[in-house]
Formats: sequence, structure tokens, C-alpha cells
Amino acid sequence: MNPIYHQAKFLISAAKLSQTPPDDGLEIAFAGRSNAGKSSALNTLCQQKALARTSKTPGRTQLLNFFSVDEQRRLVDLPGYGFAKVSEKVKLQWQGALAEYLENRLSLRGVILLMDVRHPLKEFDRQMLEWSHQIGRPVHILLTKADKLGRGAAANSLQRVQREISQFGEGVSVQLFSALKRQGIDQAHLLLDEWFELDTNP
Ligand SMILES: Nc1nc2c(ncn2[C@@H]2O[C@H](COP(=O)(O)OP(=O)(O)O)[C@@H](O)[C@H]2O)c(=O)[nH]1
Ligand SMILES: [Mg+2]
Repeated sequence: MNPIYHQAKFLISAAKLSQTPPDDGLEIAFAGRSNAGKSSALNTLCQQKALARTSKTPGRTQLLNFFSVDEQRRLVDLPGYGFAKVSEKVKLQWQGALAEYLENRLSLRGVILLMDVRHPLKEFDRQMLEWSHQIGRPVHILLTKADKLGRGAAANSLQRVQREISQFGEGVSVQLFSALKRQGIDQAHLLLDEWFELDTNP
């Protein structure tokens, strides 16, 4: 693992685009329905116990949470509305903020899309794939909680998702991931390093 991820720090929460950090350098966004395992993945990938929890205080869920990795690189925790008990009105607000961010953010290099390996490609996930495709940004899918399935079932889910994303061509990739079992971390880091333009073997 490139040691810079270990230095990642909470930067700021933004409710709208005007509150985001300056749009320069390189940004990688993490998206997923709530409970998909986004905070756990962020923490695991940065080797920190409570990085993403920093922003988990009530009321902050609908915000975009920015973490700085170094001066030029940021990770963003995007609001995921799929599973949360919120009203249609709030969902539409979140969707609006998300779409606005995706359409306008020049520093956005790619999207890490997290889905529970047992329930992949829900409506939110398909929407994210569509949006990312439209704005020409690559997506790397982490099928999370892979430890919850046996090897065969996990492989089946991976294959099914691989088949479905083939319509998007090279811009979309997928892998199995488990924060609990620390599975798939090296593979995910390869993608992050590539998007962040880091030397993979520093
Ligand atoms: N078994 C298992 N549970 C996980 C894993 N990752 C997250 N979880 C659990 O799934 C729940 C939601 O995780 P969290 O990271 O908060 O999801 P978020 O809402 O997407 O940020 C928590 O109870 C986690 O402990 C994993 O790799 N394996
Ligand atoms: Mg979270």
C-alpha cells in the first residue's frame, strides 16, 4: 500500500457545491447505498479505524464528506440514499446534490461504487453507472461483504455483475471485497494508485 493513504484526514463536509474544497488536483469519489459498507471500505483502504466515522455525526449523512490524502489528492464519501429511512423529498435533494457534483467536478478522476455482494445493481447503482458513463468517468465496483457468501456464490455474483457491466466497455470494472476479511485490498489500491497517478511500487 502506498503510505499516503494512511495519512488521509477528514477535510470538510459540504451540503452543496459552493462548500466543496477548490476543484483542483485529483479526486476519487466513493458511492454506494447506505449500509453498502462504504465507511468500512474507506477505513480499511486507508488503514485507519475511524477515518470515515469522523463524519458520521447525525445530520451529516446527506453531505459530501471530503478527506485529503495529500495536497493534490482527495477521497470523497458521497451520500447514498438507497437503504436509508428518509422521505422522497430528502432522497430527491440528495440525488440533486450528487448529480450536481458529478456533472461539475473537474478534479473527479473516477468513482468507486460499493454494492453488497448479496444485492448488487440496485436502482441507485444503475443510476451511478449511467451518470458516470455520461460524464465519461471510470467506475470501479467493490462487491462488499464478500465474506458473507461462500466462494462459489461470491464468484457467481461477480460473474453476473461482470456480464451486466460489459455494455459500458473498459470504463467499468468489478472485484470482490471484504473489509472484515481484508480481501481485495491490494486490487482496490491498484485502481486508486492508477487514478491518483501514483507509482504503484514506490
Ligand atoms: N461481514 C461484513 N460486514 C461488513 C463489511 N463491511 C461493512 N460491514 C458491516 O455493514 C454495516 C454497514 O457498514 P458501513 O461501512 O457503515 O456502511 P455504509 O453505510 O455504506 O458506510 C456495518 O454493520 C458493518 O460492520 C464486511 O466486509 N463484512
Ligand atoms: Mg457510511
